[in-house]
Amino acid sequence: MIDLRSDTVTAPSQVMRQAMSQADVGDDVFGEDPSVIELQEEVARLLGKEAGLFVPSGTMSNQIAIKAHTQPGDEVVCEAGAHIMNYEAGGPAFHSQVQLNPIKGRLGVFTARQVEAVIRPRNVHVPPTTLITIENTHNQAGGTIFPLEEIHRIADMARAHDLRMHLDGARLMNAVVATGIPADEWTAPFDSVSLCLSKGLGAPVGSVLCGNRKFIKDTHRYRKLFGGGMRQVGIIAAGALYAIRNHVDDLARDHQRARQLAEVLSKLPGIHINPDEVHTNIVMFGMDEQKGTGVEIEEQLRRKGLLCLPLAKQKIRLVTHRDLSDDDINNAIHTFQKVLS
Ligand code: TLP
Repeated sequence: MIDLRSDTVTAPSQVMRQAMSQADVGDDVFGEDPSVIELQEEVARLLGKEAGLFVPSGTMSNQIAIKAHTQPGDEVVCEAGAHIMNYEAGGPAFHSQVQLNPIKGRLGVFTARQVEAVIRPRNVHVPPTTLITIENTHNQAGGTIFPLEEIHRIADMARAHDLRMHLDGARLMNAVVATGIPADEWTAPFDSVSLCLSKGLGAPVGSVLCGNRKFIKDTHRYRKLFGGGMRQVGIIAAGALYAIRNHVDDLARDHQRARQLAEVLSKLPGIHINPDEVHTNIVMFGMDEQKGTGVEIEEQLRRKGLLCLPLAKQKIRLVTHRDLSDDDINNAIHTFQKVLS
């Protein structure tokens, strides 16, 4: 099977497994696991933040950040297609008792002007806006990159209104590799950043949430409260360390292959995709109703040995990743041409 459902399907390589098997470990709930400490410090340094916290998933990382930045009854601004709003099982309402105020962006990008229009005045009738979240790269919009200048404009606005800023940087390193802009420049305008190691970077498990020392101290308690305190988890952190040290540059190949798939799909009749809107490793395409629904096409592709993710009635997502070979990409192209022509 050629698996284009997600970059989360990547499995640890033999060398990564070796690094994991040799990891020094300790009890991380006591903060005593040397491999976890090393990973947290290294990722915090990379992202230009004072401290980091290793957590089991990107979802927990985002949800702990929301919890630490808000009070029940607050309002959190996000993009309408944001992962925290659509794919985290209602976490903001469940864990933090906040409401979301989604802004419809273009390709996942909203503007400072749009944010200003939704910030609530401070009076007893309305929920206080306290947090702005940005997703970069933006999953549902198709791995798109949020322009840094607009992030700065939004951050200036946030400071002027005393709001916090959180970055869902699950795939931030894809934006780093695609633009050449270093990670700490992308993250400087944010109070907190969540980075996933288990997606295109290829670690089996884990994300690191970063921020200042006081914020990370608070999040440490929330990780325990959410059930995410783990014991000799250095075994896993060692895989994440291997990934961040060795796999970042390889993301460029994923981007080039995504672009290649988009070019091919754009030439097929009744398929809708603009290859220029494929910035990184996610390819989102639409199809005419006569071609069938996303679910029907997914079924046809699966029968030919190709896995994809139908995301809406007439929409399918493909994600390129490090476990694909050149042959896989060529075979995928032939399968698309056969099934979709
Ligand atoms: N996204 C998954 C699915 O949940 C859709 C995927 O296959 O892309 N932020 C962003 C932007 C994400 O794309 C994801 C995972 C997460 C957070 C959550 O990460 P995990 O799966 O580790 O909880």
